[in-house]
Amino acid sequence: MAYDQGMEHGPTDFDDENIDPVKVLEIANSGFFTGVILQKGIAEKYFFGKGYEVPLIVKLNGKTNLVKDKDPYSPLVCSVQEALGYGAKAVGYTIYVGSEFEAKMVEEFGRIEQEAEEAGIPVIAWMYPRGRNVPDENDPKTVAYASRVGLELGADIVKVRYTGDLDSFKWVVQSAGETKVVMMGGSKEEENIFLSKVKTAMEAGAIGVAVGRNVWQADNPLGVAEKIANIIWEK
Ligand code: FBP
Repeated sequence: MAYDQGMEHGPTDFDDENIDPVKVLEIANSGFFTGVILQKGIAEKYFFGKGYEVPLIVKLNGKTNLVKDKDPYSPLVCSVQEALGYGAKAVGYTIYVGSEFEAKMVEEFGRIEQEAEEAGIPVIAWMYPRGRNVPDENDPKTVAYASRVGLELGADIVKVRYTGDLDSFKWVVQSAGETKVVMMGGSKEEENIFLSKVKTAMEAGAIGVAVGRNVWQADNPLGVAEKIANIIWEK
């Protein structure tokens, strides 16, 4: 479950319930999730020492969407060591593939990879094609390229956008080779539409989904979570 949207999109994604990290952490800890993705501030103030069983994944970089630059850069805001201190069992980092600042992110990612390897924890790469050089970030070939770059850089898991159909997502998964693939969630949509995407992504060889808004913005978050978990574990 992803809950870093407060940083990436702002409280505009939230209502009176899900603005409270405690409420979302209760959903994350329901047993339907294999991890919860948090920025360091929420990890420190709401997760650490609170006895949650769901494994913590700390997102090491982040940016707001107030910066409208066509070519995004998401700076490192937390080290692997610090994340370990909050109890992280894995770390995550966004690379905007194709951005003018790609080189900087690739370099930072390389360092994180090494530190995480030494600490014995996996690294999840959010592989998001974006920027002036990327005419269409949804183009399946571009998503497959991003997925492959994740493998080349040593990511254990890549988190990529769903490409819309079975065959194109199979190619995304094949492109990632030994690196595992999870489908990113995206903005809230009709439950059955979202679930059918999860099913197809799993059929294509994904190992799961990194979902946020489609769960904690739902009328019945645990109901949706259970359905997603059933699709994944059935596979
Ligand atoms: P959602 O399922 O809510 O989309 O969360 C997945 C996620 O990758 C978050 O980790 C991140 O905050 C957000 O989507 C990025 O969204 P965008 O691509 O719109 O910047």
